[in-house]
Amino acid sequence: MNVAQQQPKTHQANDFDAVIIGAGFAGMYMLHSLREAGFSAKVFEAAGDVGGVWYHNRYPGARCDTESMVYTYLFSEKLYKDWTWTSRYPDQPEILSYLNYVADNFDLRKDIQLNTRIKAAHYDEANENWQIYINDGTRVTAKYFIPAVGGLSATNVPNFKGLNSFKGEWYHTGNWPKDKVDFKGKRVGVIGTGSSGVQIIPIIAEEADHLTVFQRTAQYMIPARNHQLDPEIIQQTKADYKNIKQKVRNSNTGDLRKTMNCSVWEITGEERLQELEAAWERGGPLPSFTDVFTDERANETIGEFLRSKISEIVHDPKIAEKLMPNYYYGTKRQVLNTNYLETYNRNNVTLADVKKAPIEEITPKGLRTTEKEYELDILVFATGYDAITGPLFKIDIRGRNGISLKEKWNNGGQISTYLGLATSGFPNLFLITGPESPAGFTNNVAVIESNVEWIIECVKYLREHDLNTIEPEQEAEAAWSKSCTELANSTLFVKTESWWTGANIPGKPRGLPLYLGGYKKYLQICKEIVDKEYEGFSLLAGKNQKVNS
Ligand code: NA7
Repeated sequence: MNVAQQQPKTHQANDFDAVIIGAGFAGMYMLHSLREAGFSAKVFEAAGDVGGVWYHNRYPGARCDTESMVYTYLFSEKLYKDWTWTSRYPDQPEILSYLNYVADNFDLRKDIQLNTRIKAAHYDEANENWQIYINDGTRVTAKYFIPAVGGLSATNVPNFKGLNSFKGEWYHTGNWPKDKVDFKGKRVGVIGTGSSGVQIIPIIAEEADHLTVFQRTAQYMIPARNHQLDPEIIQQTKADYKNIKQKVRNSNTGDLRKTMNCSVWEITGEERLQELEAAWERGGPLPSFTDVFTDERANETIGEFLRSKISEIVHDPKIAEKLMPNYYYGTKRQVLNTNYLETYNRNNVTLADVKKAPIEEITPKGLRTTEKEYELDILVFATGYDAITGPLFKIDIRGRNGISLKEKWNNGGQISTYLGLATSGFPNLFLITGPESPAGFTNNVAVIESNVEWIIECVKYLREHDLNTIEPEQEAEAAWSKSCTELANSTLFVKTESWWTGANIPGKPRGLPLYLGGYKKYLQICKEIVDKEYEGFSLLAGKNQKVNS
């Protein structure tokens, strides 16, 4: 820790100790924790209600791909026991109900302002506070600024020529309307076969007159085998709360998935096949071997297994061939599915390969590829997100000397944070599931909880020690970023075009700005830094600000 003494300053009172953007899992827990610790805090949320991505992702079939017993807050034993999840993988309505329940139960709504978008947040060096500009032209000030905007909230609608000319309806899965979209009797097109596309496609196929799927990259498919939870299992899970929490914190992925503590080559081919078949029957993510994301040949053993399943399920060999992925297994986020491959056995479904014949334009009648025009009544963009940095860059965030976050990170080309929690030049700004955190590779709720808890300890420390600001030292930040980059570059993940690497957004700088060292290790590092009194951070002391509370 580097503590510098400053001349005492006279500050005007801030409106709040902390301003948070976003009322999803992160923003709501942050608000609750700040209030419990005696800080004043306000959440601004652009949507009409709480829920974050689960408010917007209300497309048919939307479901979490992390199991409900861990895709849930673990900070409160009472909450864990009072709420009952009904299925293995919770669907969007259930998650949204849960988040509403949390908002009511902890009386959070009184400090959440809905339908309010923050357009800018500028650090004021003279007052050592954040000036936060709201879209209605007003401004609030806060000592701490916490954009809890998530990594997957800035939707990506590709800039296809002619979209405005389309006479039908079009929707993005990540911004789905509240009213039911009626696919009955309609010719529907879906662009995209990531998690969202794979969830909505089987449901539209059942309802629509005809569905055309525009696939750019065939994905590896793993069955979710979602099911209702047995009341006995629910009781056992609740009773096992403490153990589950501990296991989550001791895991690499923030959940309870099975991991193989051995290389692909340490067991026989037969044993490996047995493991994979068992996992296929169980549903959910395949168990990870130690070398599967570093050794191309090890990776291929899993890829081969999953490709063989496509041939087994899809009747038409020509369609099966189009569905065969040819990237390193798991280097795009694993997609769990329910009846996705089976959907291609229906006679009202067409699979268009838009890598071979790319989309040229959207026309008044539908969509034209280089091969032909498809007439459509409804077009669904399941085209994902400008991930990780996209949501932060939508806000004009400026730190010391008026430098914007976008400029500092060279538009995403040189991201640098310390622990994914903070970035130099932006005092008292805290990130949750930020770039260079383990988010994206870890159960997001687990990362959120540990990030929030770290931030709370930090701001309490600042208060106890009469410190005004905290920000990373440049050397410590550079070392963290370097370690993230080196870890990423030692894996196969960087060899694939994915939202993790920024390749899904034209012109976005490539890289993999996430921490791949595992959740458990990340928690250890975060704790060590606190134990060493915020090693690598610069803490500035001065006269304590007077705040409203
Ligand atoms: P993803 O996983 O980013 O998937 C987006 C899909 O859209 C993917 O198949 C893309 O193909 C496709 N896409 C994107 N742009 C285009 C264009 N211009 N033309 C054709 N196809 C395109 O987003 P999701 O919403 O499904 O899931 C995001 C995460 O949410 C998921 O990983 C879970 O963590 C939850 P590509 O593969 O890039 O060739």
